[in-house]
Amino acid sequence: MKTDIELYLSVRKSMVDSKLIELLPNSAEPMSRLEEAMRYSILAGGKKLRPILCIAASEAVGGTIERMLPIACAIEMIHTYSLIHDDLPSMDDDLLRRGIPTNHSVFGEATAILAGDALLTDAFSVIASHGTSSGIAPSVIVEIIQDISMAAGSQGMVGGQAFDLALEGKEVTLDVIERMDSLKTGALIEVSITSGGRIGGASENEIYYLKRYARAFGLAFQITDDVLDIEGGVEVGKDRGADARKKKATYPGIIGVERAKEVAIELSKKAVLSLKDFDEKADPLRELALYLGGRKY
Ligand code: GRG
Repeated sequence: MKTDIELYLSVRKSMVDSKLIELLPNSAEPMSRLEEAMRYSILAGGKKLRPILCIAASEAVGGTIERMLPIACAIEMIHTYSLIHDDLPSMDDDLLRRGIPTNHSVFGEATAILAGDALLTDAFSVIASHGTSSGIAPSVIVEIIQDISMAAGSQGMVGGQAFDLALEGKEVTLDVIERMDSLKTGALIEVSITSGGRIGGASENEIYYLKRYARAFGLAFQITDDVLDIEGGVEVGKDRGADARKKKATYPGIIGVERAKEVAIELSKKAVLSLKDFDEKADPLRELALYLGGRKY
């Protein structure tokens, strides 16, 4: 039987998947190869963690799912673009993602690059058009566009990916890994949570604590991902041991797997503590931190 948090995750994941089907372009019959490639990766599965965090943060401050959903989906579009590009031969050169062959293995490199480009660009169109049709204050939408573009671009995820590539094969300290992870993985997770808070009507004080939650959560999530890369788990579709083969700088690579697991659990608890002044509407965020920080899949 599913626990409360597993039920919470599966209900919201279905809502995100249905909304994504609606939002993705589907203009030509037969579907254009580009649109097919976009749908292929985004509907391939995945936990839909970022949109769920977005929704959970919004709910934590009293927001509704309906108001949040398109923006949550836009963030998933950006995340999926990053995975498609990360798997390319010139980056990680991976064959499997989300349990199925990577986008470029099916559609070819050129279409995979374009599918990623289109998902990234269309995401901002989704945010802007939802902003104008939903009655959200234009100033909030502009702030969210600014935050998301910063988190995705050279000062966030793309910068973190470049940082990661530059570190390959080098001796690095934990501090450097933490900085790289906070950009590559943490920035998009953090902006998912703060966007949820802003759309839900959070005060600046609440945003401050949501950010503290997000930073601890993001690092716990990345450390667990690195541990799973070494130990494997029940989640299918990932190329286990890839970090070591590619000589990637990782947390468990420096402090060892057992200590890394302890740090991930400590960080999950720290994330929960950041929400001590929030009421029970923040329970899904609390449970998510404990569940995913120490995830076994
Ligand atoms: C290529 C611009 C560009 C950026 C790449 C996100 C990223 C940056 C690379 C993906 C490779 C990787 C393992 C990054 C660490 C972050 C991470 C754990 C990504 C996978 O996220 P999940 O587990 O994936 O949420 P699903 O498939 O569940 O959505």
